[in-house]
Amino acid sequence: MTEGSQKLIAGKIVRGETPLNLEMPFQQLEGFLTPTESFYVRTHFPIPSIDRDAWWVRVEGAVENPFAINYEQLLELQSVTVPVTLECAGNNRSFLDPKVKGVQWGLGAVGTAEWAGVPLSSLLNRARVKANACEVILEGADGGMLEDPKSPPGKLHFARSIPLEKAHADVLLAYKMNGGELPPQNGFPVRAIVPGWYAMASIKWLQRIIVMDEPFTGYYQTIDYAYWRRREEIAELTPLTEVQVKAQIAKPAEGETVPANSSVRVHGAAWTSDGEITKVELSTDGGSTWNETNLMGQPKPNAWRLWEFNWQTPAAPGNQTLIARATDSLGRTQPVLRDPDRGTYMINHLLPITVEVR
Ligand SMILES: Nc1nc2c(c(=O)[nH]1)N[C@H]1C(S)=C(S)[C@@H](COP(=O)(O)O)O[C@H]1N2
Ligand SMILES: [Mo]
Repeated sequence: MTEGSQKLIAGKIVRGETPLNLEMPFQQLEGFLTPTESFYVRTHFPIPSIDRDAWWVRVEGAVENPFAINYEQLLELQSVTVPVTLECAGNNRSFLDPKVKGVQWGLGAVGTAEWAGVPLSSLLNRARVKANACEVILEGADGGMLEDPKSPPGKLHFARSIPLEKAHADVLLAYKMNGGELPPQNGFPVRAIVPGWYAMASIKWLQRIIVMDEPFTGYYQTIDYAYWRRREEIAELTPLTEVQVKAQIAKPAEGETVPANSSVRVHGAAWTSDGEITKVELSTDGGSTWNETNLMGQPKPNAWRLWEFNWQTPAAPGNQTLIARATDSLGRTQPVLRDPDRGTYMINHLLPITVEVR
């Protein structure tokens, strides 16, 4: 099925088929929760088919009591349910100029779901983490060989680490998404949810939890999913972690036509990590003047906030440039220009869109 020149699978924009990468058409944003069938999909390898009844996750490494736990036993533990926004670190990449390598995501490599599962801290407590431990590696069951000459030879699993403090604070081992079982493409039977971090850390098809007494420097946090951080004016490769503050416009979409001399609802979502969104401003004149929009609902930590604005469109026909700009409670706002040190990731500079008033 195609919509214009865009190929769709199950209503999502196809950004790649092997591996499968699907994007939510962001103009379809409606409620606070993204329906599971609309949720974007990012994979690096074939989706592993896992028999829930044969699945175990092992907790090992720098622990006194290594153990394995199966699906049934995990479900017996105290669970929590939280809405968390996942954003791919490469979301918006197709707007970078000049073009860069990587999946050419538009606006829709982001979504919010309600995740239910067991706090990672429950398993870490049972394993009794050694005093010298500092990080936890989460490893997925998916893997394969990469063509990248900088990748290690042989088979590689998708894996990422998080500091022990973060692992204890709010990381979840989720087995439910929006009240239903996790779909295969979103990590069935169990995935990690790392609130506030770019979604590469939210490991799907979880199979091992390895406690480390030294920082992990695996492929997906050094060669890939890293950026250039400057210290003493020296660039050093640093793993991507926290989501950067951002607002996106869902409607009207780029290139849409809106009636002249009318009230048009402009709406979208905004998110950050750590703090909360305190302000979303909208410019309808290319950035000359800014209007404060209405933030909807209540703030929830590490989940997006929907916003809306009633735009009185000009009487004269012509093109207008809309720009949204979010600010959070830590005073952070979106940069006007792209920082090249961020490579192909962490894309949150202002993104003007053009609509036609007619
Ligand atoms: N095991 C595993 N976990 C993974 C990935 C993966 O390829 N394998 N992709 C990561 C990336 S880059 C993103 S953006 C999110 C996407 O989650 P979703 O497919 O549920 O939207 O999963 C993350 N977790
Ligand atoms: Mo991602």
